[in-house]
Amino acid sequence: MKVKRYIAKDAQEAMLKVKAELGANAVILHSRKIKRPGFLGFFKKPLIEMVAAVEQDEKEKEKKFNMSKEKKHINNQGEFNKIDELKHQVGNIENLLNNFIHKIDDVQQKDETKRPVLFDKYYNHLIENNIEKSIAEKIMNIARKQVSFSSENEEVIHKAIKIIIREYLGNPQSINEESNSQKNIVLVGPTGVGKTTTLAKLAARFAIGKNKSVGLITADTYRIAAVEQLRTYSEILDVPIKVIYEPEEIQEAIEAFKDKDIILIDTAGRNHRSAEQLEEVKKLINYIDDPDIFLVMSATTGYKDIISIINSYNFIENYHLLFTKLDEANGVGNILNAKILTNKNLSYVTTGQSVPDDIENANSEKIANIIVGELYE
Ligand SMILES: Nc1nc2c(ncn2[C@@H]2O[C@H](COP(=O)(O)OP(=O)(O)OP(=O)(O)O)[C@@H](O)[C@H]2O)c(=O)[nH]1
Ligand SMILES: [Mg+2]
Repeated sequence: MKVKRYIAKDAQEAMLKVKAELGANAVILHSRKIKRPGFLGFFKKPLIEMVAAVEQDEKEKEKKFNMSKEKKHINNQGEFNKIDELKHQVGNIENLLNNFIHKIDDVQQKDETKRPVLFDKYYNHLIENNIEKSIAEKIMNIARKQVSFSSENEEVIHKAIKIIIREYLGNPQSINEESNSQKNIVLVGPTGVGKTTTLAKLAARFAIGKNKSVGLITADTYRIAAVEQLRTYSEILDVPIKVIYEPEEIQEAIEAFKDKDIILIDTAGRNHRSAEQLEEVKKLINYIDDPDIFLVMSATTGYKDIISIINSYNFIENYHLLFTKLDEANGVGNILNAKILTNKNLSYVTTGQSVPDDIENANSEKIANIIVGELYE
């Protein structure tokens, strides 16, 4: 199957481009509006992105097959670099995924009963790593479409699965440290996942590591200990703190920190099953101009609860995913599950209780490596 992405000024022009290049049999896999690049682009009419596919004809397939045979032949003579062959085999996957990662439901296993041994080995491994069943199946089916599942091909299979996972995880986005405008960072999430600890880690990272001016605000006045917890960090890091008791007070607190580069706002852990408690989070966020919101979840949380948390916070249009307690989790598959469920960017991961050290920028390659791990050496 040949897959291509087209950008056009409207749907009609996009269709014309598709038909002209891929022919009348082309199928539209996906189409959406995209913003024009640059600042001025914001004010212009959006462009249309269209991803289309067409089955390659038999002749072309044959040609490709012969080509890969030829390469194998050269390889036998020791002239063809093995890495190039790997790249050749898995290269298509990246293009394919970049374009229509969410449109692959139709790529289904044709005959479940004839699964190769390696298919089951990797599928089971993904499940053991907490990747949700249907997602594991999708990953394996894409891999199976791209590479041959014969035992001598395991190195390529292993690499292909890793690339597919990496592409699903996307490009994580940490806080833009170079930005000139003030950042209002808000950490929200269920109780006890590590919001306050993570906030302290971020504060240290910016105040000490990056020499930024930082202000802390806590809206968690439900427990006396919560304020004291953040106050202690504020003293150690020599960063000022403000405590707010009502959501509307946040505006005044932000105003008082108008000279700061970064304001880090801690919220009380909220029971995601309580609509009333979530309403308070909503109210607080609504008072903040242009907030950078981070939904903090623990990697040790089960998949069902992850779904439930994500659903509860779907009133927030834009947020980043931040996963804590990777050091305690049995598998990090839930990071992938959450990424696919929300399609929000990953940001940071935390790996222990130690402030400020146990935090790092999420790295898709690294997470994919942890998931697929040492199955093949
Ligand atoms: N193992 C491990 N423990 C962590 C990590 N991050 C935080 N913790 C611990 O988790 C516990 C709860 O951390 P807090 O930062 O108080 O969590 P919180 O989300 O602010 O909790 P509430 O404000 O009560 O909702 C503490 O014992 C932290 O030391 C991590 O990455 N790994
Ligand atoms: Mg807290």
